[in-house]
Amino acid sequence: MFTSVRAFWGRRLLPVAALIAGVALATSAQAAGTVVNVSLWDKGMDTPMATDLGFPAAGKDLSKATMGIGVSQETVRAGETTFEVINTSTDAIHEMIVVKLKDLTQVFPYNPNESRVEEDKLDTLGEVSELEPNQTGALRLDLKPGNYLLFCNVPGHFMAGMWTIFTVTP
Ligand SMILES: [Cu+2]
Repeated sequence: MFTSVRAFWGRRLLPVAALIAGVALATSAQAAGTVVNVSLWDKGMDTPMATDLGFPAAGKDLSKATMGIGVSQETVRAGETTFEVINTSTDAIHEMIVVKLKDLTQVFPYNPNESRVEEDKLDTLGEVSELEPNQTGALRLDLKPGNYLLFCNVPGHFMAGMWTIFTVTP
């Protein structure tokens, strides 16, 4: 009697164990990181670029931005994060640089003659550089909690409003 009961449970448990193993496999594949889809957009080269919309945001009307960075989510949990980036422009090169912010009022070193942020004076974590229209690229980072800025440093684009704040929570 006992033997037959154990045999019954033994048979029942096998497929359940296989199912759990399958779930564990799927979970570890996802644990490779959060995927954030990033779109680098602009209103086309016939639209004059804004020139005074650089980060930080205080006092600026960012609805007037002529180009920008859209993200599928503005917040992720700390850990592996993969930015899948596409340049949706039809006529301009764009890029995405990632910097950890000291705070939300941080002023970046800027070279007005080149109309660019002085990247080499910043602690950049990585970038997807200079994508042609419709081109894609990816960047995987192990992110710690804090605020980050994603921005484009093609001449003029930072001041045109091509940046966004990205937050990592514990
Ligand atoms: Cu750009």
